[in-house]
Amino acid sequence: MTSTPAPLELFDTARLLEDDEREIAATVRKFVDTQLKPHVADWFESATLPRELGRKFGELGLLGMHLQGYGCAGTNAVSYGLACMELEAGDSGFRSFVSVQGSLSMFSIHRFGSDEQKDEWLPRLAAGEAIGCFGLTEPDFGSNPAGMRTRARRDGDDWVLSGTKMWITNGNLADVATVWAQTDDGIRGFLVPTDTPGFTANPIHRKLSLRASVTSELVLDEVRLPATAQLPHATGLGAPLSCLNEARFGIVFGALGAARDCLETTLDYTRTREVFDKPLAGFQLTQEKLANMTVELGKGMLLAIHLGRIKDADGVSPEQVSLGKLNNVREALAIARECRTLLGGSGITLEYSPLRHANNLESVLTYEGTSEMHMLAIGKALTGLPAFR
Ligand code: TGC
Ligand code: FAD
Repeated sequence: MTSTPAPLELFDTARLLEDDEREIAATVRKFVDTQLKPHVADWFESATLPRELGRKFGELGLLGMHLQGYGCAGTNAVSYGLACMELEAGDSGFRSFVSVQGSLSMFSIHRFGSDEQKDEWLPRLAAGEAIGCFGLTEPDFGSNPAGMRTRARRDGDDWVLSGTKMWITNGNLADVATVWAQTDDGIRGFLVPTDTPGFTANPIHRKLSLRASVTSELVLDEVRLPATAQLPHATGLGAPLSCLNEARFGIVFGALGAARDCLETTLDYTRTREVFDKPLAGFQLTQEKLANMTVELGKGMLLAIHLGRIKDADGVSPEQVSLGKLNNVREALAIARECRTLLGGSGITLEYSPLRHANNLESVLTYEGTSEMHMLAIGKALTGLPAFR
């Protein structure tokens, strides 16, 4: 068979990248192909994510890679996005780990922490020697974090935190949790070492999505913290929401990695799978699906690189990140499901990646702001009328 281009090669999106960006993507891709992909089906089936991966991600410079100083790689946003894409080509769980560690835990400390907090936590988090998590969502307040009930009250110089956080990635792996709570002065952030008395993390079992990722409930029962545990520069809901922008940006690229892996897997399969005495890839209906998926993958990649260039130049707005997250996750999920149809019965096992990616992308569609929240954010930008309430 003549050699054929990979879907993104048809678009020649690599032309839009600098040499060092291409090198970072290639390095992460090789790591994912050799170190992670051979194990991912087992980890997904057994619902585990080995803790040691944190150190490996740290050695590669992936943790907080777009942050400056404290042992962080200090790359541009496009490079961070490309790394997320390559990780998510392996599994959304890998990208989730890196998103939460770098964009939520480390970013919250880097942006809002004191010098002492930065010195204490960032170098260890960058190296993967310590793991962080980010507790914003509560059982009754996911899309609407403004309503959170977790409360931090003053007792002398100390803070005392009580409440429950839900669906927290890396909760059971974490050494430190960034916890958002109501105070008499509005929402504030706190760094909670997870060995503090009164702090418990309970793993959430029986997930059908993001199985190669640890998801937890955090219970804070009168957790007493010194005054120095508060993030001094975080005031109001805007603080955690600005952390979300960072992680959402990574997902704009990341989701395309899952989609690309589905499409490449399916292209290989349809070339060799014979139905009605010829390769499945040779049927017009198959080619219509492959063409449509390639068009959406390429459009998503152009959008991701465009948003990355804006972020690196002037800073990307939350609404622009919403455009990217809404489109690229929605299209990635559609691609994963369509690929599964082309695999037939074979598509329902862990031998092939598309259904695993599709199941993962159901979570990605929901976390970091559901599709509906991003539609409403775009609607607000277009009309000036907030329709969240
Ligand atoms: P609203 O009044 O609009 O805003 C409150 C303040 O925040 C500011 N703001 C933002 N700032 C930075 N970035 C953003 N994206 C921002 N959106 C709003 C806003 O300007 C305002 O500032 P100020 O100074 O005026 O006070 O707040 P609202 O209560 O009406 O809510 C708006 C809404 C619905 C968009 C927001 O609540 C929202 O984004 N909800 C979705 C929640 C969410 O995405 N949760 C994610 C939790 S973390 C997670 O899922 C991790 S998964 C990670 C993984 O495993 O990969
Ligand atoms: P709800 O807010 O109850 O939404 C349910 C449905 O109602 C959705 O379709 C939603 O779009 C819709 N809806 C809500 N409000 C409106 C409205 N105004 N108009 C129209 N429709 C609306 N959170 C963290 O803080 N840290 C983490 O590390 C983290 N990791 C996660 C990992 C996984 C695997 C998952 C699944 C979630 C994680 N989350 C995390 C939580 C995630 O951010 C929330 O699940 C998400 O924000 C949605 O909140 P919810 O589940 O309470 O759904």
